[in-house]
Order: sequence, then C-alpha cells, then structure tokens
Amino acid sequence: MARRVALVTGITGQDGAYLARLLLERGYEVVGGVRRSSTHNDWRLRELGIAHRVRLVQMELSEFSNVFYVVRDTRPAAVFNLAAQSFVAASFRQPLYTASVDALGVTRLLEAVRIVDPEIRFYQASSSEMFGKVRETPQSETTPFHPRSPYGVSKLYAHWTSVNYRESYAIHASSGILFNHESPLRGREFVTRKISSHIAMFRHGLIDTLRLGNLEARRDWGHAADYVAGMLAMIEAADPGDYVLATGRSHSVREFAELAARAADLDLVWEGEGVEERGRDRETGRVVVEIDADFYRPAEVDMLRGDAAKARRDLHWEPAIAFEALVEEMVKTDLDRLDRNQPLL
Ligand code: NAP
Ligand code: F7E
Repeated sequence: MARRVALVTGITGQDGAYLARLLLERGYEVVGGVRRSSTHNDWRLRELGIAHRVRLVQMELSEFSNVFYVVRDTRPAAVFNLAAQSFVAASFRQPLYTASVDALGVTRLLEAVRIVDPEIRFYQASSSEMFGKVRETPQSETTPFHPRSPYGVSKLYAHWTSVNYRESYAIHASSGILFNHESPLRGREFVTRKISSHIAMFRHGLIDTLRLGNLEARRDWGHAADYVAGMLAMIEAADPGDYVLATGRSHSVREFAELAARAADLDLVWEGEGVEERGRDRETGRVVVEIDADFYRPAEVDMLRGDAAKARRDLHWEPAIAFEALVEEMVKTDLDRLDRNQPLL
C-alpha cells in the first residue's frame, strides 16, 4: 500500500485505542471516527498516550452522507470498521438502533468505499456472537452460525455484507470473527471489567457487593492488544478473507470472578443455588458476589471456544497474553487507579 492513512471507526472504544497505537507504531497516519457527543470521550487514547497523535473526525454510522464525506475527504488506504453498539444486553432493549448501526452501518460504509475508491482495504469487526447457540466446538470459519441476540443477528448481516462486497466488487474486505477480548480499557458494563472494577472498589471499601447474572456462561477470553494485531495482519495480507481470532481456551464467568478476587487477596467460597447463590470471602465471611436475575439475558450464549488455526497458518497470528495474566492485569490496573484517586471510567 502506497498511501498510509488508516481510518478507524469507533476509535474511542477499547479496540480503537489499541489499534490506533499499533498503527502509529507501524507508521500509519491515523484518522479516528468519533460520533457527536456533548462530552469528549478520549480517555482511552489519553491513557495510551496517543490522543495528540490521532486526527479525530465526526463520523456517525447511521448517517450515510456523513460516512460518505468522511471516506471521500480522508481518502484512507484502509478502513477499520470498529464502531458498533457493542453491548449484547443493550441490543435486546435497542434492537432497531443496534441493527441500524451494526448491520446497515456496514452497508453505508462499504457503499462509501465502493463509490469513492474500491481499492480501499476494509476490515469488519465481526463477532463470535454470530455462532450463538453453537453447532460444534471449537468454532471455526466453517461452523454454521446461529446468533442469539439482535447484536449477533446484526453482526451476521454485516459479516455477509462484507463477504458480498468482496465477491461482487473485488473489494479487499476481511471479516475478523473475534472471540471476546478484554483489557484494562474494556467498558465497565462488560462482565470482565465489571468484575475487575467492582473487586477493586470492594477492596477499597467503596461498595458492598458485586451483582452478577449467569455465572456458568463460558467465553474464550483473550487480550485486546493481541487481537488488534490480527486485524492489521488481515488488512496487510495479500488476499482478503474471514478469520477467527481466539485463544482456544474457555472459562466460566465464575472462574473469572474467582481469579479476579484472588488477584485482590480475596478467596471466594460459594453457597446456595440459582439466584440465592452467594460468593463469600473465606477469611472475613463477607459477601462479595450476589446474583441478580436482571443480568440474565432473554437468550444466552452458553459457551464459546474458538479455533484460530487458519489465522495461525495464514497470518502467523498467535495470542501472547494468557487468561490468568489478563485477569491479573485488569484487577491490578483498577486497584492502581483507585490508589491514585483516579475515577474508574
Ligand atoms: P466498544 O469499546 O464498545 O467501542 C465501540 C465504538 O463504537 C466506540 O468508539 C463507540 O463510540 C463507537 N460507536 C458506537 N455507536 C456508534 C455510531 N452510531 N456511530 C459511530 N460510532 C459509534 O467496543 P470494542 O470492544 O472496542 O469492540 C470494537 C468492535 O469489535 C465493535 O464493533 C464490537 O462489536 C466488535 N467486537 C468486539 C469484541 C470484544 O470482545 N471486544 C469481540 C468481537 C467483536 P462511543 O465511545 O461514543 O461510545
Ligand atoms: O458477557 C454473562 C453474560 O457482556 C459475557 C462483546 O464485546 O463479546 C462481548 O459480548 C457473559 C454473558 O460479553 C453478567 O450473560 C453474567 O454470557 O461481557 P459480556 P458478551 O455478551 O460475550 C462478544 C464477542 C462481542 O462481540 C460483544 O461486542 O457474561 N454475565 N453476569 C454477565 N454479563 C454482563 N455484561 N454483566 C453481568 O453482570
């Protein structure tokens, strides 16, 4: 690629921040799409020390003319489409908005790419949520899809739209089917960061208990910093394609909570069943975890475990950060933020 401008939609999110840092390290000029808001939301870019090195432009994925003019005026070599209403639980309450941004937003962006310059390379942030009620384990690029939420359904539309623009117009469009990836920059409503931030607040005496939903759900959790390297590898590959990125290991929410508690010197012991279940600290007997049925979902994805053999083979992609190290980093970072009187964002 001769021109090295990368346009990253969703740059204010977790992946946007890590990807922007990686792109800058690799010599790209980074333009970040930001939706209009009354408050400036660049804390992740500031935390990584790169806020001053990226150019932000207003970009709302539900507005075609806005999307089109940004692509036309920035003339990127590559577009990374990370923008989305990304919270599965919220998609049940806002299914139409989720579809507009996560599904049709991708058509808007790909139409802009097609019209402005079909040589622009395109990365779509697809999701393991598309596998939903899984047909086989582990899940790979050939596993049939069965999404279980408006989010998963929207991402599936977006995935096939990316495939379709590749096949119809020869656009270098890749779809990264990424399993859950987390970090200290994860949004606080997602279960991993909810746990790490609440455990840290509990340790600091700022809250009494952590209220969780389904403890038995299993996810293949990796580190976001590893996964953005896979996104860039897809964009830079000679040929576009669809790739699963995953660690190949699966853990329950309960295991995540136990490990997170241990990182803050709490030893969880469980008692009771269903919504009556509690997790107490062995030493003090204090209740640390309670169950709250409000966090159950209308349809759950019970277990995910990915097979990233294709990405290993074709992209030489390999996750470096193990689950245990990820959990520890997340809890220690939140504890450290509180030690320094920083708000948990
Ligand atoms: P995230 O932290 O929730 O970030 C989402 C980004 O999208 C934010 O910058 C958000 O802006 C922006 N956005 C939301 N609605 C928008 C709209 N209407 N127009 C323009 N921008 C909008 O998500 P993430 O964890 O970084 O994930 C990045 C992408 O990968 C998402 O598409 C997600 O669905 C997908 N994905 C994530 C995972 C994962 O485990 N993290 C796995 C598979 C796929 P604000 O800052 O203003 O909210
Ligand atoms: O839930 C269970 C919940 O919200 C994980 C997004 O990045 O990854 C993410 O989607 C599991 C679910 O992530 C609570 O029921 C229990 O089974 O952290 P989550 P997610 O739904 O897997 C995929 C790959 C994406 O693409 C998405 O964008 O944890 N769970 N108790 C809970 N979940 C939450 N949020 N809060 C709880 O209290």
